[in-house]
Amino acid sequence: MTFDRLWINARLATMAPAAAGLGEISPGAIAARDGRIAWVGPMADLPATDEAPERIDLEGRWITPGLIDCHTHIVHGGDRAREFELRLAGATYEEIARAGGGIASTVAATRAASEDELVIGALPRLDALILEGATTVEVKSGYGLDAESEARMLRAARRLGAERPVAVATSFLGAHALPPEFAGDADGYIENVVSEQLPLVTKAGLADAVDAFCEGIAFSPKQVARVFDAASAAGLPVKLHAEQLSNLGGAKLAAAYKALSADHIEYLDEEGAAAMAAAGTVGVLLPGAFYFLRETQKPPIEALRAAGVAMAVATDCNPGSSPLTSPLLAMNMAATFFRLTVEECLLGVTRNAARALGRLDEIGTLEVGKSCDLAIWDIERPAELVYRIGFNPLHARVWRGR
Ligand code: DI6
Ligand code: FE
Repeated sequence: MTFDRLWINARLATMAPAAAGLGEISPGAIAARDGRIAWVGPMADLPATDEAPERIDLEGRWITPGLIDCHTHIVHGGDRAREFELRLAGATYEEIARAGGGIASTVAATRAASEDELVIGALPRLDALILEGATTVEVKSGYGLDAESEARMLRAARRLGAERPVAVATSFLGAHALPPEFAGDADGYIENVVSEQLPLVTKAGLADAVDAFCEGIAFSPKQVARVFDAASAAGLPVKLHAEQLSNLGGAKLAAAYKALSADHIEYLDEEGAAAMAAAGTVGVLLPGAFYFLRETQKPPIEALRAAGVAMAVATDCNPGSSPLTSPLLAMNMAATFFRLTVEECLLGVTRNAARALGRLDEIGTLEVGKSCDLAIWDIERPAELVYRIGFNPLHARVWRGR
């Protein structure tokens, strides 16, 4: 066999579905060729190699698949630190919004930003994710809310993947909020999303998926269905911000469109969970938003488990409801607030996050043929990745074999 690079004396959490639990192999080795995993298994079975590849002795360190943050809004203009201060002083989200703040202020700042400025603004957030072992990051639009601004956000997101050794998956989120010029005319805005924004971003190949926000303060299931019909016609998979603040049946709607994921889902009911399970729709848990908005309604984890819904965990990094750039802290919050097990948390940032992006064939587990994306950790037990708060034990990160 010919390998480019070989990591030996490691403890592997392969997260492979055939194995039980974390799919532990210890002591194990993993080999890369042409950026892909060419071999993975116990040290004792390591095959003889034709040439001498670069050998890296990990001295017992743990390897997991590179982490996948499957739900972020890291591309945007401005920040909302001032709004945070106002909220601490007693202002409500609604008061801030009525005074022209809130999501509208991020839309204004994003519209005013050039593509370069959007890239430069997002890089520190992306770097924070990378420093914790992220090798794939999803990035949404949704603060432009007109065709040119949405396309600019997605071009900036694509450029992030060229600026850094990381894979970027983009989601077009035109149906995120109602822009001021369409005040009182949500149907008219949805028409703009499907007839102007979506055609522009699909023609330019800027979107890997289409997302929407189904909520009382955002768009109705009927309006979301209109967006999903257009996405399906354009051949793009869909996902949905669903059941975050109330239960509108968004997850069930998403499942009817075979959505990759339904995200937030605090107010999900059993019917919604069953529909997601039947459709193979991943439930993406976003404990950062739950924490930052001081929510009390928790996602129905027992119902999700009982129905057999695959659960992912993501940062939801955005300036308004989850200014979080730590997948490790997201896991800790998922465990502490939602009582996910360590195994569920780790699956949530690897295999199930890959599914939520429709990329399970490529990433998410340590299996032969997949992209050689690895996170190498200075830990004794995988639980340490979930248990610590504000501590980063990443030893090294490998993306596409390097
Ligand atoms: N749900 C959220 O919590 C964020 N977007 C969404 O669909 C809020 C985004 C913001 O306030 O900027
Ligand atoms: Fe979000």
